[in-house]
Amino acid sequence: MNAVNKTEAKKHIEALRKQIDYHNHQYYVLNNPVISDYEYDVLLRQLQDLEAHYPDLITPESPTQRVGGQPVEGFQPVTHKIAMISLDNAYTFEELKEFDARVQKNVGPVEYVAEPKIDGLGVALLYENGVFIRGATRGDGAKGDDITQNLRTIHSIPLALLGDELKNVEVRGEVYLPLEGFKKLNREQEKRGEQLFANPRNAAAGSLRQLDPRITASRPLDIYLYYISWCEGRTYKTHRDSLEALRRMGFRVNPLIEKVANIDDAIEYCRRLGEKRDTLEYEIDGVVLKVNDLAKQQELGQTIKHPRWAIAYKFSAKQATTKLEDIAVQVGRTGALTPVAILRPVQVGGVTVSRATLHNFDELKRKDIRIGDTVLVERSGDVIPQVVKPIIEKRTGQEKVKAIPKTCPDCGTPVVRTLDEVAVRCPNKRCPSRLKWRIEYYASRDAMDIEHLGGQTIDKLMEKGLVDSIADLYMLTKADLVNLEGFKDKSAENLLESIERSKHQGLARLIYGLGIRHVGKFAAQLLASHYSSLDALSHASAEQLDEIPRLGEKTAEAIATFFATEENQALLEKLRKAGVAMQQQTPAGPLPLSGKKFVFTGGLETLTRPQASDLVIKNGGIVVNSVGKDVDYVVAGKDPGSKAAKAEKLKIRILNEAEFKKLIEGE
Ligand code: 3BD
Repeated sequence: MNAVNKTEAKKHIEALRKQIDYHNHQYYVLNNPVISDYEYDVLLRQLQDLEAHYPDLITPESPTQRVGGQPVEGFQPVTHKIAMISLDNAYTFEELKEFDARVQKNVGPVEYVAEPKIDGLGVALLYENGVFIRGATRGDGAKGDDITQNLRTIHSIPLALLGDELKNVEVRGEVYLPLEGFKKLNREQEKRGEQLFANPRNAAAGSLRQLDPRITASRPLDIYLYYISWCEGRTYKTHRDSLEALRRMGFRVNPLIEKVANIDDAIEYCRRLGEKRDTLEYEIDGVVLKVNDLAKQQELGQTIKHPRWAIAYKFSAKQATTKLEDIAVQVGRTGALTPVAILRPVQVGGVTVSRATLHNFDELKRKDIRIGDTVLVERSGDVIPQVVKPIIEKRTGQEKVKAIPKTCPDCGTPVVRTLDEVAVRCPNKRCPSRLKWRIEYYASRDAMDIEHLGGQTIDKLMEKGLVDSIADLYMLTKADLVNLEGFKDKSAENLLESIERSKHQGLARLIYGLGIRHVGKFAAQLLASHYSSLDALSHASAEQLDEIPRLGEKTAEAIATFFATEENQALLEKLRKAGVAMQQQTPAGPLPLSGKKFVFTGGLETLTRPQASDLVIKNGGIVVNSVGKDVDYVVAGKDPGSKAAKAEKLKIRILNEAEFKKLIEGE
């Protein structure tokens, strides 16, 4: 082929792509087509023809390449550049006010940005050099699945960014299926004799998880972007500014997003949007409220679970009526007796519900819910279904009131009810139900990972009176086990071996396995990196625990409460005597920051606060919020403020970001 022709072709191809990208943006993003579908098709066909002649001029970001890939076998895992943290929820305006109070306590009065909360799937889109190179599902927040090929089929996702404000950037958004597309898809599913999707969210999820991108392409998915999670070469002052930047780059940003001056205006926004909810072309399940000022967001930071600068206000949920056939009573890990509604199965918001929580007996009485009633059942998003109220008009007179059990349904011990507590409890610390819960939890995979110790085995061990505390597991002998039904020499040895191995699972797993309220896997890891032993942790006060960045207040209190009881102190003693390792494992060679206390102040340039904190923790150090005599280093970023001044006064070593990084590297 002749070189002149090829140069010409290249120019022509580039011009066509520009035009097509422009019209694509007008049509799919701005909802404002400038040419007819026919004219658009002509342009696209011209480009396809040229590219067919010069296949080496095809680039991945060409508009002809949206549905490129072949079907895949499965999705590759991707580690997100920045973890996709989840949002804390508020269900009442009261809770929104409390959120605002917490924010104000930390950074004074703030403006918010209020956004419709799209009921779809969170995704992260990565651009390098202005080109879309990777898209991933949220997954567990740290790792998701690579669904790039499927995301490319969504026309409103630019394959190449508009302008050159940003070139290297990661953005977040919610993929959803508009209601119209959902209804159409279900009509087609019905015609083909395939299963119907329960709701638009499930349909969107199913569409994104297709191994063949051509199927995804046939589903009219769309996306709204709401966050720049990482970018190079620019910073923005406010969330609003970053949303504007997203628009300039060619992304769809929800036009209903508004800046509000304070929490009262935010609540007003929630009220208005709630009224509008049923008129929108897509499903929303609430409002996301975000602090507008990005410096203040940074200052507020995040707990392990949620950012402290944003909250999701959830609209009240979807409801249905059905018959309450019985009320069962469950004994939980804490001994609380919980009434559980056994329902005639009913569809609520697309899910079949046959059990629902009744919370506690007080509530049962207050709502006057009776066995045999027709009841209103509600399910809101990720929350367990609940019984809202009985439909009094449907009563026949045959309904029966459920009495509060006088004794534990499991061990027969008379129940107790303290004045200040709504819960009815089984006071028997050895109640089989409670103990079984605790042992199962302790042995679970994320805790001490004791293989071969399932629910049935625990039942048998408890029936024979061989264990009535976690620590008793370590007293078991082979003679004890071979006497149990279903156990042989080998299986007994296996179980004993697993139990023995669990003694050295490390501090984090041990803390998790104790089943302290609010202490999940991550909190347990965080605690294990701040305290050298379980002993040290057990003597920490709620105030000291609260100093740990990214540990919530409620969690700090729960930990202190847990270790304050004699019963739990006795348990620790027994575990120690049994030989369970309770010290932080000393790694090979000392960690560079072992035992050092850090305070961060001011904005860092190459790290986010959580990243910086994680670096310190990983290297054996501790991060606290306030500067005191015992602090070893203050890391000062941009505009450091009073903490740096205080550090100077106390003659504490002040590091800049570069020095901090050197320290981490052990220099
Ligand atoms: C929305 C949704 C922050 C950037 C963290 C503040 C998916 C994790 O419309 N903003 C929105 C919406 C969702 C959001 C954020 N803004 N996170 C947002 C969101 N307008 N739906 N997340 N997430 C948080 C999630 N979490 C758990 C399970 C599934 N998805």
